[in-house]
Amino acid sequence: MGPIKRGALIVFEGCDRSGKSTQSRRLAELLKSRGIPTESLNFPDRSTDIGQVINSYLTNSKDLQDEVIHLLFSVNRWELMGKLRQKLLAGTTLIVDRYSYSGVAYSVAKGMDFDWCYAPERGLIKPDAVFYLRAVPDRLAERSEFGEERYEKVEFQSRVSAVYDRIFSNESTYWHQLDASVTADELHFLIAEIAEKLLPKVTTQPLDKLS
Ligand code: 2DT
Ligand code: MG
Repeated sequence: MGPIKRGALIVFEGCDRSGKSTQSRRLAELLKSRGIPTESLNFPDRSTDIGQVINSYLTNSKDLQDEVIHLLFSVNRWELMGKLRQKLLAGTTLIVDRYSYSGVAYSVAKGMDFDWCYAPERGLIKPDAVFYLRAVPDRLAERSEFGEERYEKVEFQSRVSAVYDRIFSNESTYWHQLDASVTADELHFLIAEIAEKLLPKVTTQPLDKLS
């Protein structure tokens, strides 16, 4: 018997309403149906003490300085890293809706410095794959519920989108950019194809860190 195969860390990124939740759910369902131990989670995790502060900020019931909310988003990932590492090493594949790149994209879109924003993310577990659902922000606004939370403004989302494009150009080795304007079925098909090739490869590799 070989060593226990670890799970994969698969992240979905993109603007609000780009289809991340639907696609992460469908990928998780597919992997589970193939007998692959899989769990889904999302950042921010609003259930922790810090997550509740983040939720108050996002729902506009609390104002915080840009630097403060940025670091809280990062701490919210750090506070869950031990648990995520344990699950991955035990063989569970994790499908994560938003990660460090959301942290960078949304804060840099406010005008904050890119390197400053990325610094607290260094050392977190590096995803094996990032599915970047790239959408044109004007089209996103037509989707339901857009505009209820802080950041859900077309103009702001186009700045977020520009930062994602910048990150993609640096991280293209494990980022998969997908056109979010195709149907949910088409998108799922493309994602499934990539994920199925990826899993057997990465699960024998050691976990890496964001650097
Ligand atoms: P949801 O719409 O996915 O619930 O996200 N955000 C998220 C940040 O600004 N920094 C982060 O580190 C993360 C993970 C993106 C809520 C909003 O929070 C933003 C949208
Ligand atoms: Mg949202």
